[in-house]
Amino acid sequence: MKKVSKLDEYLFDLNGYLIIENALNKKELKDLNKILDKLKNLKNNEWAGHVHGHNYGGKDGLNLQQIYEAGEPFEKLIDHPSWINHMLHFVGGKDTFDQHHGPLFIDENFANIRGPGEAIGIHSGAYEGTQRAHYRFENGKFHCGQINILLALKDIGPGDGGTVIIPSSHKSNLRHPEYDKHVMKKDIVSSAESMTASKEIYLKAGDGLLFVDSLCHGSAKRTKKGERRIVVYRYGPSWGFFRHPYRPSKNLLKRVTKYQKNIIMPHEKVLSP
Ligand SMILES: O=C(O)CCC(=O)C(=O)O
Ligand SMILES: [Fe+2]
Repeated sequence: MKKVSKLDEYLFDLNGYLIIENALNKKELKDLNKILDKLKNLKNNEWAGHVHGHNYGGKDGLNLQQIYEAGEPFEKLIDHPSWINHMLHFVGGKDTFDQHHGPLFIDENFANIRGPGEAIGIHSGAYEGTQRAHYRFENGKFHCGQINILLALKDIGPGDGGTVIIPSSHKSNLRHPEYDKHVMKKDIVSSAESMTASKEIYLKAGDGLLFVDSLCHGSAKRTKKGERRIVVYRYGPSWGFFRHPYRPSKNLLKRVTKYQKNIIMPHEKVLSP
């Protein structure tokens, strides 16, 4: 299991994100991509088993929601050794009420496939003050509302439509003055690459971008042919709730380990009269 180093702590606090290189090995990448090869033609609002085709209404590509239902390679990502310690550490709450019902809670998980001309506009930023996405460090500990792992399943370089972040904006008090020009709008491809102080993140297939969701972020527009493939799992405290009206299937809850079950559906037994 990867440990959280002193440098990880320092850089995460400073910038609001970390890059975990080689978070996935070649075999894992191959298995995950093979599953996506089959799912990538799913249409918006169509189901493939318990995986749902979804889109925010703009040119932001296809989301495959509930991707942890797509088979063992995706189940493994729930508590993957390359980032689970980071999630436990940055969401925090050890020995407190925040871990009363389990170690963590995944409120959304999806793969995203994006083609030429597609992107996601800028969103988030500490100035919004949301509880769900907040960054907080107090009494020598991290207490973050939501930490994302965004995994590249193919290399993401210039022209591929990389994730764009505004480093340190998890502590910003003000909305970026160029925000409105880059925010997502219906029928317009909004992207974030030309914003002042932004940074486009390039990743090798298998690398993970870990960031607190209050970091202001979006993506660059894909200009190359082909597709960008990423997977995102979002972790928060055990008392959180699902972002979308999806729930893990009975079969998935039966298949996963007890530890994983606690992360995707806290409360081992529901009390009833
Ligand atoms: O598509 C991207 O690069 C950004 C995804 C995103 O906004 C998120 O994971 O919260
Ligand atoms: Fe986002």
